[in-house]
Amino acid sequence: MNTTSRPTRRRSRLKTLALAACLVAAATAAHADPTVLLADDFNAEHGGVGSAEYSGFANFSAANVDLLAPGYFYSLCQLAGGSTPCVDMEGSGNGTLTTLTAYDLAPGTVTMQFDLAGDQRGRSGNSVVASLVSIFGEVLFSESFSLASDADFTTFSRSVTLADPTQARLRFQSVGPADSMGMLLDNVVLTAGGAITPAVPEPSTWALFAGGLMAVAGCARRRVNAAAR
Ligand SMILES: [Ca+2]
Ligand SMILES: [Ca+2]
Repeated sequence: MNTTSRPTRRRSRLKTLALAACLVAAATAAHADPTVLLADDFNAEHGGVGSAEYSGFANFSAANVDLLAPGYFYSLCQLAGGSTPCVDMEGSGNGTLTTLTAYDLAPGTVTMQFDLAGDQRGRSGNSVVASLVSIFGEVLFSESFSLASDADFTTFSRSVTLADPTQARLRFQSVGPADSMGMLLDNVVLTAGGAITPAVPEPSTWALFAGGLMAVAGCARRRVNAAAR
């Protein structure tokens, strides 16, 4: 014989439903992790040995850039506060780095992050244009970055929201006096579907966090109420 009364069973079912709703709300409120499409620190290039006019990059097609590592002007990376190989965006002239892969990008957020430093050789007028360009030549993002000659590596992070699915390459181009001394580049990261952990949470992040907290608090309150009954 079933001894559970009908009201008790209904309450138990409601409690289960409420808990499921809470879990869904909390999961939705959690910040989605981005998908890392590219993360390149250039440390393993050329066996870790520096090279002028290097073009054998694992993830990039390159022209007119130097790989700065032990054996070739590695001290410039160190002058800029780095402790690993980096890239001088100007070899014999202004250089370019373009990802070999055209990444499949779904509608939503795409984030580019990279470290740039000044040329460390007292030059002026150097800049680097970072852009995201579709395989059809549509420029989805483009921005010029310049820093003082003696500026240490600075991390830049930029996000774009794509309305349509597309395939695109990330590209860096050196601009300025062609004197074989350009800005330095390192630690290139491309992600889709969420921001790379921001140094300062954006308002939308706080809103999501608050939403998640409220959902969890609501769950806890309901559970206490249920236990008190
Ligand atoms: Ca590096
Ligand atoms: Ca230059």
